[in-house]
Amino acid sequence: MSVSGFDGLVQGLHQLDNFCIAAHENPDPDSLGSMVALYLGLISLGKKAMMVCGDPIPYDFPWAALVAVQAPTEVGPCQNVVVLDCHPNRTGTAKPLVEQAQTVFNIDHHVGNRGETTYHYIDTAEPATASMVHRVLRQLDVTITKPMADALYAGIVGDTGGFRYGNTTSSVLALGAELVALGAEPDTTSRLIFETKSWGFMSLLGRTLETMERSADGAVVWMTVDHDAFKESDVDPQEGDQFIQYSRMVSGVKVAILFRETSPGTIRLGFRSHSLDVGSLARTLGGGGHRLASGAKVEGTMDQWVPRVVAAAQALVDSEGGHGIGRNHECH
Ligand SMILES: [Mn+2]
Repeated sequence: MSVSGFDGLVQGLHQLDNFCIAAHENPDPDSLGSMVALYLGLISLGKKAMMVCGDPIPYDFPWAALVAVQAPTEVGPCQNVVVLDCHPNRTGTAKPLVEQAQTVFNIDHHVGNRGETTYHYIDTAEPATASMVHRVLRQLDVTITKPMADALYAGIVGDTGGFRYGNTTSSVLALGAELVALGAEPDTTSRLIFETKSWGFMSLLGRTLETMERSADGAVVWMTVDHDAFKESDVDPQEGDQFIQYSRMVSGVKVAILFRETSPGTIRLGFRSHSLDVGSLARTLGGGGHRLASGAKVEGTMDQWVPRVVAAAQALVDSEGGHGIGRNHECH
């Protein structure tokens, strides 16, 4: 049986009991906040629920400390699993729990999730999974408490970049206002998500900024972080993906690139743009992603890959910018 859409999923949550709620691997504020809010909501309805996440939680949210998130390996088989903010394939070590479950619910807003579980509510137009969970909780007649409001607020702040990205719609701003009225704390939330970094992270950021280079026309800006730098600073290479925002800040940039050697000989490429289709650029390198934010993984050295990838980015700038020599003369 497969039931798609909001109404079917709400009905399933209403009828069943004993839920195991799973966030995605390397949890971000949206998956974490969605998980905690749904957990608290189901508990408030007298249902049994627990939360699992395959990776440690990298944020020190006070509301997250109020509830226990378990490692998937610690829990036995779950009858009903709810997967939040990802396709079930991205649940990491919780994946066996999903595969063994009788009923799987999926709430997600990621492009490419076609909704293959028993109950699925997928909407790629939603700014965050947290805004979808909020809708589900309302429909279940859950009274939104302060910890739920905090958790949902963190989710939407995380996925809208603090209400700065293009997905910052009037309805998500209205939801933010509603959650603050219910007790969510904007200052604490933003500080914990965006402004709390380890000493190692800040020193590695300094080193990484020193590597910044740009093309002659200033349209391509890139930085590199090699594996030794991650090790010496004691920074998780995963966390280092945030550095790309600094390449994107440079005035005149059209393609921002970050090269991260996440393990010896493996380089992760991150691409960002304000206007050009860097998703297609990533796909030519075996990767994928969105139009303005994408990535790929390649094997080799920085010396091999940096010139090649920068040239490909420059070609994208030249073709889409209309300055390609002899190439655009037929365009009017
Ligand atoms: Mn999300």
